Order: sequence, then structure tokens, then C-alpha cells
Amino acid sequence: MDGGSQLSTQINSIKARRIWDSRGRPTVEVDVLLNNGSSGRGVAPAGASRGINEAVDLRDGGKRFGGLDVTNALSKIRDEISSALVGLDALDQQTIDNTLIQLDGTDNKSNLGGNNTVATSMAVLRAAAASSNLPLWQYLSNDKPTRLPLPEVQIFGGGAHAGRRVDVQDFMIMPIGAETFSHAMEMVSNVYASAGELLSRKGPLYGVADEGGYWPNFDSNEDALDMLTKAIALAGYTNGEVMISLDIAASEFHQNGNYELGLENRTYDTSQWIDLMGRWLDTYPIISIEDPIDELDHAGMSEFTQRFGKRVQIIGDDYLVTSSARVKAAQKINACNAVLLKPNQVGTISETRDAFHAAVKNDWGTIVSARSGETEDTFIADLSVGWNAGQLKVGSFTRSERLAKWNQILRIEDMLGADAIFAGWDAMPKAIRK
Ligand code: 2PG
Ligand code: MG
Repeated sequence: MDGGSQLSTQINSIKARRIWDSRGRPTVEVDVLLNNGSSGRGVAPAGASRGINEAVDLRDGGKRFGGLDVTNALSKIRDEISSALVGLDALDQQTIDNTLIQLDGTDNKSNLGGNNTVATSMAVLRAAAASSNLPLWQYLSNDKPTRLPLPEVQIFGGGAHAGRRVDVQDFMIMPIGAETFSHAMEMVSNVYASAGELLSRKGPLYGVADEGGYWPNFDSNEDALDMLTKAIALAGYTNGEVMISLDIAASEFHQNGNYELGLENRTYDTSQWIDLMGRWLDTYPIISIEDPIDELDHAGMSEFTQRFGKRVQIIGDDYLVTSSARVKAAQKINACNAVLLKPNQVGTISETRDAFHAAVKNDWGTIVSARSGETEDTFIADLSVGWNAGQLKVGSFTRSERLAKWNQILRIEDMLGADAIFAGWDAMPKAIRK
């Protein structure tokens, strides 16, 4: 900027308000207005099975809404964050995010709140795209070739998202043999319908899990895997066309050094637990597995990757918490071959991008992901295309906070027309790519 003159893309004002997420809980929404009249909005999602090293969600505590209110937390945006960001150039995302990081001054955004920083960071990026007259994905891809993501879609929900009825948190499918993104959605719809048919034959459902997947009454984790394999076959797909992806979220049932499966009332030590998952990999068409080991067990994650990292995608979520430093540390000990990217886990878009770049550099898989508490916001759908991340995980194939994201990719596919490329197998980590 020269001598005090106003830049049209400077931040003019920031508004913050409380809205409600898909679990009916309060969350943070931010609107950023630029001098040129362009604006952008960001909304913070919220996790239930949170990694212990995630950015802190700033909540009010006390009695209101179980302590989850953000009415007071929002004052951080109205006062400190606004004062620091007004006047900065929205096109310079790095400076915006560095300012937030410095203003916060902690390792885990516990001062300003990761929910406040991420919603602000997202809103600024959206405002920058708007002032460039581009859809967010196109602003981010900057004319570089990109692909539509391979979806990871929940069919059965378990763990912390479904009253812990099943130990494993997410039983998902990946339509890896699809020719296009629309074709992938058709395959998902067919499998979702056949899973429903099988479940209604089996007996009563408990309900619908937090991300919209069925929440069934299974006798064991294998029971769920059997039914999912059958649902894929009933829908008419073969092994190479639709495959299974699991989010184990192992930290949720790791206790006293062991893995305690409530469903079967059995306890496994780490090596027995790794062997058990090895048998699942031998028996079922599993292509991807997330957080198979407790988030603090580096040696266990490394051993799991040594054994299975050439045949299956191994994703760090709670283990890596979207941190570039953790991605690099994991690469040094050969733990994981893919990273889940959740902007609110780290608190800014630039830090999320750093984790993404660290992963890509080592030919890892990269999966942009929603949280179990979401809104109608489609930001992450655009992010997955704009960065060419290759994979997207947003929950199930029901409930509009999930479908909003899948449908957004369909719109982008439509805009791209003949130029649309579907990621498919190429999105997998290099170690297991076909
Ligand atoms: C996960 C996410 C999404 P949460 O573990 O990957 O499924 O869950 O947002 O509750 O952390
Ligand atoms: Mg997870």
C-alpha cells in the first residue's frame, strides 16, 4: 500500500454472529466486508471425536446450552480480531492468517478460539474470491488443472456419533471405479438404498447417526463390515468399483493401554488389535483406514503403516490434527500415508494449506474433511477442488448439511463440462495407487 491510500480489497469491517449447527448447537459465523463492497462468510464446524491436540473451540461455559454457547466468545472477533484485521488486504491470506496466529499467541488457538479464527480466515478467503469475481474453487485453483474429488461417504455411523453402539466410528464407501463424479454419486445412492433394504430385513434401527448414516443394531464390528460388503454386492458393484473405508477413531476406545471393544466386551493389546485389523483387511474390500491406533501411540502407528501401508490408505486425523509439523514428523517415522484436512483442527486456512503441501510433497493421499457438527456451508467442497486435494469426506448421503457439499461438487462438475476430471484411483497415496 502506498502512503495511506485505500486499497479496494482492504478489509472494511467484520461482523460476527451466533448461528446453530447440524446438532442444534451454537456456532460462530463471520462476515467480512471489503472496501470495494465484496463480502465473504465463514462458519465454524464442530467435532465430537476431537483430537487432543486440536485447536481449542472457545465456548462460554456455564449453564447455557450445556456450556457450548459462543455469545461471549464472539467478543474476541468483535474486539481483538476486528481491530487487528481491518485495513489489511484480503488478497493476502498469509498475512491475515499470520496476524491471527500472532494475536492468539498460543500453540492451540486457546486465546482467540480456533472456532473464531477459522471462521474469520474462511470469511476473508471468500471475500477475496468474491472481489476477484470467481467462485471459491476457481480462485484457489488459479487456472491450474484440477480434479473433482473421490468421495468417502458414510453408510453406517458408530462410535461417538451414535451412542457408541458400534466401536468403529465410520463405515464408509469409496466409489473408486466411477467414471465421473456424478457417476460416483449414483453409485453411492444405490449402495445407500441397498444398505437400507438389508437393514430393514434384519430388524429395527436405532436411528440416524450424527452425520446421517444408519445407526444400526449390530452384534459386532464384523457384522457391520459383512453387511456393508453385502450392500455393495446387492447394489450390483464389484470389489474394484466400490470399496470400503473405515474411520476407526481408535483413541475413543483406547483405555489403559488397550483397545476395549464395548460391543464384544473384549480387550486387545496393541499387537492383537493390529492383527485383528489385518484380518479385516484380508476379509473385506477395505481401501482406506483412518486413525487405526491411539493418537498418542507413534510406534503403533508406525508399525501399522509398516505392515499395511502398501495395500491400504492409512489416514491420520486425530493423530495429525491438520498440522504440517505433525505430518512431517509422521513421515520421518513412516507413520500414515495420508492426512485428513480439517481447517478448524488447526484454526486457519494457511496452516491447513501447509499441512496439505507437506503431505503432497511425500506423495501422500489428502482428504478434505467436514466435522460431525456441520452447517449448510459448502466451503470445504470448493477447497477440495481448488487445491486439487483428490478426496473429500463430508459424512453420509442424507441430511442437507452433507448433501450441500456433494451437490456443490456436482455444480462445479457442470460448470467444468468436458474439462471435468474425476480423481478416482489417482487420488490414493502413491504407495498403493493402481
Ligand atoms: C472424524 C470426524 C468426521 P468429528 O473423526 O473424522 O467424521 O468426526 O468431527 O466428530 O471429529
Ligand atoms: Mg476421524
